[in-house]
Amino acid sequence: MGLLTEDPVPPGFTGTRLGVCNLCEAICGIELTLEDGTVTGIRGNEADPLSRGYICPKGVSMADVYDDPDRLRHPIRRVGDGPDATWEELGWDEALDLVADRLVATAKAHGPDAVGVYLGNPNAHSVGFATHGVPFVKSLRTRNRFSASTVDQIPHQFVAWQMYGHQLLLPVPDLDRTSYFLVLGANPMASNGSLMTVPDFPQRVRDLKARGGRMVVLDPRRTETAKVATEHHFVRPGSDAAVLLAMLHVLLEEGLATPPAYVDNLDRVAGLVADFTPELAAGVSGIPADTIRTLVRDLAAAESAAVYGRMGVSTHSFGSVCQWAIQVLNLLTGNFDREGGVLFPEPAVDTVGRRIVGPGHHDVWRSRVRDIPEFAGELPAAVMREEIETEGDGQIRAMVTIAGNPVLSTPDGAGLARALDGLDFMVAIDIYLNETTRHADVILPPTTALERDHYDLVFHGFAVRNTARFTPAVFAKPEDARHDWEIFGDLTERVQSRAGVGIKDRLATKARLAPSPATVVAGLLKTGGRTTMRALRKNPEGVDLGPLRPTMPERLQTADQRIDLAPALVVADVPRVLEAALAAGAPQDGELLLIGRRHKQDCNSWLHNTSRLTRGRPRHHLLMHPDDLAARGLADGAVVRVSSRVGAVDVEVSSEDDMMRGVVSLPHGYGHQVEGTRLTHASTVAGVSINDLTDPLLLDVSGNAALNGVPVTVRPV
Ligand SMILES: Nc1nc2c(c(=O)[nH]1)N[C@H]1C(S)=C(S)[C@@H](COP(=O)(O)OP(=O)(O)OC[C@H]3O[C@@H](n4cnc5c(=O)[nH]c(N)nc54)[C@H](O)[C@@H]3O)O[C@H]1N2
Ligand SMILES: Nc1nc2c(c(=O)[nH]1)N[C@H]1C(S)=C(S)[C@@H](COP(=O)(O)OP(=O)(O)OC[C@H]3O[C@@H](n4cnc5c(=O)[nH]c(N)nc54)[C@H](O)[C@@H]3O)O[C@H]1N2
Ligand code: SF4
Ligand SMILES: [Mo]
Repeated sequence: MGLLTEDPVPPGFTGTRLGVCNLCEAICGIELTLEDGTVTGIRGNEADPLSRGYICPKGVSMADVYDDPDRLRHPIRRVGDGPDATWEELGWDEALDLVADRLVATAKAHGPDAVGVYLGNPNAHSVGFATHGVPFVKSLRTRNRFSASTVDQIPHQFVAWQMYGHQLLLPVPDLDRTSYFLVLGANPMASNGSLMTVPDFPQRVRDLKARGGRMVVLDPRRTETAKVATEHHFVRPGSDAAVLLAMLHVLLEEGLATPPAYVDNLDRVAGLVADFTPELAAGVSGIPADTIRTLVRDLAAAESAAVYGRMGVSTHSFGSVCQWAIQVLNLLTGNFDREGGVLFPEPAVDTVGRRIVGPGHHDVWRSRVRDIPEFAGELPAAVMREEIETEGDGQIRAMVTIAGNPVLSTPDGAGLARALDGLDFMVAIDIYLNETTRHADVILPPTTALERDHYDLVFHGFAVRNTARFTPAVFAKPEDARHDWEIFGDLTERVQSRAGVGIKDRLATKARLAPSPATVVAGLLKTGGRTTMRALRKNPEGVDLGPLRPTMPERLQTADQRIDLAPALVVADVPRVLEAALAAGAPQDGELLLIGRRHKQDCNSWLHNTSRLTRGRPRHHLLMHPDDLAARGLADGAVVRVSSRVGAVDVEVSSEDDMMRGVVSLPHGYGHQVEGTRLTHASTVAGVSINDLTDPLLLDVSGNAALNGVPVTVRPV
């Protein structure tokens, strides 16, 4: 066991320290070896009750971010525009004053909605954002709030809000006890799990198979996960909704449904799925009708089962219908809230039950240009560009981005980049100069993971086991650096004083933002009653709070503590699924469907500065089935032009048997453009951005972007 003290390591320290990897949702515990103050080794912490010693290749790179010469360590300001722009350092006070001056001046001249905010993925992995960033964003009082959630998991939240009464009340597969795991559109062997915090997925799947269980995967690519599954079926992108509704059709037709007592509207579900025969679903999906029937019978007959769907069925046109149908399948097969089925974690800080996060709301306001309803206070990231470019009342004239790279991560990123150039002002709170932050006037870089305390307020809530862990900072914060929570606090104070907020309210905010995240978490743990900060500090490897267990219907947040099986806003989209299924025929001449992919060594669009993760074989290629290549007279390795309604990119193509015919794949987070950093040096991560092809007009009913299943053509250059 590593030595652990409360204080950051002293300069020149030699020994071991515990830390945590915050790069993905698996939240692995790590042990760092330091020699003379430098990290020389990182391994998984075997004593961690959740991650049990596991780490992936990325965990080892935690120290690379800390040491990275490309990383920003001081505020910088852009001088000049375009390719000739240069950057100069400025002091924190000057930078914070400048940002507050410009944001408040914009809001005063044009109203608070003239300031837009985009929140990126790493905010979910920073306790300082939860405790101090959220109040900062609120202090801007803008309705133009966007985040990576609308290119990700909003359908899950949209469905949970309607069925279970809270957007974050999401059941997770009881992976360690299930006997049948049905996976749609997820690749946990590469992603390490999402909305299912499951460190060491590979071992847990080996265990599942060793106890006679099965994992069945539906995916248009024979992924790393499909390869270790007991069964894999290719499915045409965007057609899963029809397959899932056909599964419900069979389940009801064959009298296999065993719903719990606390559900309503089963008849409505029966009516909604009546037209979705397995034959109809087979035509659109490519999965034979008999296979669909067998899937249902196996699912119903399994001792216990969990149906799970992630990015591949969230970020497509029918993301919400898919996530709803998945919930209904779990409910009707008796696997809801049951050991071995899907269960609701009980984190030590219950952000749901205690309403630390609100339950959600819908259509309280709409986007100005396209008239799209907000969900949970957010508008789709896919409308950001038009809200910046379209003149008129409420136009966005200043942007704040926090830990996000929407130029690479949201649809029509190239268009968004041009829009950002037209802003009056932009500030990025970020640790790197990248494709998005280079459009900012000012960049404010916070400290990084190894320099800050961590308690996971988010991912314990989605974990396959109840545990809690507090990790103090490994390294001291350099004297002239700021934690993100300090930046948020300082900015909130400056914004409020310039905006003329009354002194009483300002003092109240100041008092609320003065305590550090660790102090806030200690208070939350104390009132939560399941463990204490004292216990966590004594057991830095983490505290085990036991396996998941049934907790329903008591924890439902719906007014009547019952579940509506036919939530109105979702089922309203079922006719569109039917229409698409009926219209499905042979694809248009030469048309292919584009999907995304993730690799073990990638972390969305960042971490490409580190040499450790950018070695080896290039991985930016377009993957395409050999028959599709042959049909176009293309050779493996050729440069091809991929075109969509939105744009075109030129990229090398790789012949790949693992692709379904008619489907091509590009990873996201590629297409780096920042000269003078490592980003453009490493050939492994060259390539193009898939989001120069994805279409901001393709949205799910929840407002989520349909990033998968985008129609494209591919031809020689
Ligand atoms: N086509 C396609 N597009 C996708 C996806 C896909 O599958 N296909 N996936 C989507 C998904 S699931 C997501 S979550 C989004 C991600 O979308 P984004 O969140 O917009 O993009 P990231 O690449 O995660 O960018 C993270 C940013 O945070 C910065 N950063 C890293 N650590 C810190 C920190 O501690 N503090 C601060 N302040 N900044 C930090 C990095 O430098 C980087 O600029 O991409 C989405 N886009
Ligand atoms: N190594 C690594 N790990 C990560 C990340 C990373 O960038 N790199 N990002 C993290 C983030 S932010 C997230 S949200 C999670 C995401 O975690 P996952 O959802 O597990 O990851 P993806 O690789 O996006 O998996 C989506 C799968 O859906 C398939 N797919 C595409 N279209 C369809 C379709 O229409 N139907 C079906 N059935 N399948 C389809 C794709 O082929 C792919 O295998 O991963 C997290 N972990
Ligand atoms: S799976 Fe890898 S990236 Fe994710 S938390 Fe664990 S070590 Fe970090
Ligand atoms: Mo994500």
